[in-house]
Amino acid sequence: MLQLLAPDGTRTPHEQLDVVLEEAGLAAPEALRGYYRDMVMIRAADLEATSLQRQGQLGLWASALGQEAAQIGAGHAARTQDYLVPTYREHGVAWARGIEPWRLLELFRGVSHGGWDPHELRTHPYMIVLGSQAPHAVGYAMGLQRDGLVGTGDRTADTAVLALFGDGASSEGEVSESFTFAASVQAPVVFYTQNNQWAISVPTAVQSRVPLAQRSRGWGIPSARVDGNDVLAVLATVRSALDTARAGQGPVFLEAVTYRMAAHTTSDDASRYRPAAEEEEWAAKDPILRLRRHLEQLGEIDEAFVTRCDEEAHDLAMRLHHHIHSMEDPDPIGMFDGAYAEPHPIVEAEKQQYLEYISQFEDEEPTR
Ligand SMILES: Cc1ncc(C[n+]2csc(CCOP(=O)(O)OP(=O)(O)O)c2C)c(N)n1
Repeated sequence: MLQLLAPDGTRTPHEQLDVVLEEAGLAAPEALRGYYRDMVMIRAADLEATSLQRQGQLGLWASALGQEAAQIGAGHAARTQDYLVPTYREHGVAWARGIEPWRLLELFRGVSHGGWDPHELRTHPYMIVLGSQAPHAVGYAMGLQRDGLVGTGDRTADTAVLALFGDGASSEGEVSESFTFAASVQAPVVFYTQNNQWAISVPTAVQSRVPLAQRSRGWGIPSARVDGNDVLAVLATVRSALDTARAGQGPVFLEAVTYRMAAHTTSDDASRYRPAAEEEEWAAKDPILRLRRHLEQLGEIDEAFVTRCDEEAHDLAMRLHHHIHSMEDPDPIGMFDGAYAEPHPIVEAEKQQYLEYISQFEDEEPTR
């Protein structure tokens, strides 16, 4: 398993991955402090979202606690033009792509038609259908090939797609079918599974007799296993895989080994199926603590910085807390506007039909 930071923060050199990090200044102290702040911020937003669900302000919340390094690392590994296709638990990835956390809360409150503009943020809306990220990503990647945006050598134009899904989703037929298409056409796609050890109550060991990363090899898709609680290893591994895909050298499959520290969602009670000793074992590998220890070893972090991050994180949580009450219901017509990038006659006809339909209720008082 690829690892650059041991749980105690010690840095292990790695010939290829260090080149990837050094070339782009991704392991410079300022950058490391940035990832630390990112992880602290998104964890605070996540904890606040769980509280808001408990207070009845969200219908549901799927926490990404413990997966911050796997997500912040992957999110920052992508170039601006790359297209990301996330699941429903990708809060750190969303943060790294510049999606405001309140937009995630809107989804879980049920007052959004889908979140954000995928073209503007180069990040697909969250999708709950397990495994669907893989065929969507491959289809998009095949489109990139047809648009001549792969393997040209132009660093600002060449584009890759990052498909994100869980260990449970990796057992879905859609993922296997996507491997087939991606391998056949050498699509510029990186399949990235966060193995957080559990698919609700089913452990990964029951899903697969071999490490997940090995699964793509029968398709001729190269793969690697990376320590998902090590932000630097994730960053370098995902960046290197995306570089391969962008250069036209075909797909890559990555397994990030991490842990879902919270329950599956706020509707779940993990203590019914998960041993407490396992949770404690993984708490010792906490990705935020790991990076902090590394920064301490480098002498590149001080108490003032840690306090400032904690204060900013607290402010973010408070802003989310206040903002949730002012979230308005979306305009029902908005869902038609977000269906296609360009106007479409069938959607336009359906929109007109729906406008006529809802106009009959205009005089009625809304009921809740
Ligand atoms: C096609 C499909 N089947 C079943 C479900 C119900 N479901 C939602 S989440 C989940 C477990 C997913 O586990 P995993 O892929 O490991 O991702 P994680 O939730 O751990 O991030 C299941 C079975 C679904 N959303 N979609």
